[in-house]
Amino acid sequence: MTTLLKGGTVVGPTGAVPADVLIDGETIVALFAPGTAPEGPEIIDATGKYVIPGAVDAHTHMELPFGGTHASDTFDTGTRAAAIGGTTTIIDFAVQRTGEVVQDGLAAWHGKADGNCHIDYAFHQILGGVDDESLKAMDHLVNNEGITSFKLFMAYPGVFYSDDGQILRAMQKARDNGAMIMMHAENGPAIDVLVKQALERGETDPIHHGITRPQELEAEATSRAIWLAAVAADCPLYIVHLSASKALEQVRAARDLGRNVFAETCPQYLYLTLEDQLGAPGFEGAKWVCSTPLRSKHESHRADLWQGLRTNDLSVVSTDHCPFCFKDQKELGLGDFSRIPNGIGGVEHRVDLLYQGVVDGKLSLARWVETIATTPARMFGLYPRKGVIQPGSDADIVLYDPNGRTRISVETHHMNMDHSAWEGWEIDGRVDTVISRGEVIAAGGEYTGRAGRGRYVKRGLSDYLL
Ligand code: DUC
Ligand code: ZN
Ligand code: ZN
Repeated sequence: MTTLLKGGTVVGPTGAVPADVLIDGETIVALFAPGTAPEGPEIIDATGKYVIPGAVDAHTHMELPFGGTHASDTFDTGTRAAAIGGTTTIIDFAVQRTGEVVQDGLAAWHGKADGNCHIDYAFHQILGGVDDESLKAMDHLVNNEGITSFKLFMAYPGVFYSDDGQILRAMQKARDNGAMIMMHAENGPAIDVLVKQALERGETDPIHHGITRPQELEAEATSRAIWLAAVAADCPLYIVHLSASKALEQVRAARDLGRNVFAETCPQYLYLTLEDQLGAPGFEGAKWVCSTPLRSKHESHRADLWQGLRTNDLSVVSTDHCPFCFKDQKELGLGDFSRIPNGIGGVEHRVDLLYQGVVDGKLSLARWVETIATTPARMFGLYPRKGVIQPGSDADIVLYDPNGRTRISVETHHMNMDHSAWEGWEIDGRVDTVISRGEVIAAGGEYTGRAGRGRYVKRGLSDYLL
């Protein structure tokens, strides 16, 4: 069956152009100047809409075991919410727990996702332990499983933490097999000292989560990761959830030297702050406990991050979607901030929240699409199948209504969370229609997709590999 998206403005990383998009089955087959497409196909009216590639969220954690509980979205609830918000591919993190065989951790992740996803999905692999076995497993995953990126943690000693020697070995392996090392860059052992000291002083409220994770410890770890990667013959390195100006300075300096270093940030760091959210009265701030933490509004973090997105020192915006309910989950940290499960849910809202940056004059339309769709697809080996509207690509397309309006609330969101980190936020713009591999799965506020239609996508190597 052929379908023509007619009358819209196609937006890609090179700009916006009026064009009609022809879909045949699951695939985009042609773009036509307005009025030049052949008669015959079923028409979807895109007049007045931006026609953008389905967004790619390169950082989600469905069902992640963390802090004595599990992230509250399943692959079913989380990918449905993502779809409604205009995201048509997620890359989730399969977990190897310390002591576990990597392939067993991966198999468990397939078990959670298979048959449950509403949109296409891929995996990165978290390495909870770097040793001879897991290094061998890295080759296997790159060569056979379509997993070409591995996340390591410089934080969370005793949970996911890798020491510098382990990190270097994994980077050397990645340099050999072409994989990307993704780094949670915070100095965990130093943070643990600050946390212990704060608790001994009776500082137990959620805001102390942020105060005990100062930007210097993010910048130091970011710098260390960058230099370890240099020692590993410039292994490709991607800093996840970068939140702070000083960490961004490290990335910028490396990129100015032509290094193979990339970074993402997340909507929460672009908009929310230590004082206004994490410092909310009583225990309320627990809703915004995540790591890296929200930063001070009295410093220039948010402006610097927006600038980093414009200059491509920050290449990608992901959500780090890691939702926990307030009741019974965030509440595990009542009286002790260090026991609050770390994470914010937002997989549904990234497309809208970044479009607000366009409305506010902080991002161009082209850069909006690039940071939420095209670059994540290229960064993680999904391009040109995903992240672009061109012949041969999967027909993953969003019609975005710049004249619509979105109000975010727990009353209306679709994530499995009993609160919203964005409660009451109003956005100038709205996801109108979502098409996943040629199938309209959301239109005019009605959802018509289903669990199990999403497929696992094996990824290739990063397009940005030097
Ligand atoms: N950060 C979070 O906020 N949650 C899960 C893991 C992480 O690194
Ligand atoms: Zn992390
Ligand atoms: Zn994460």
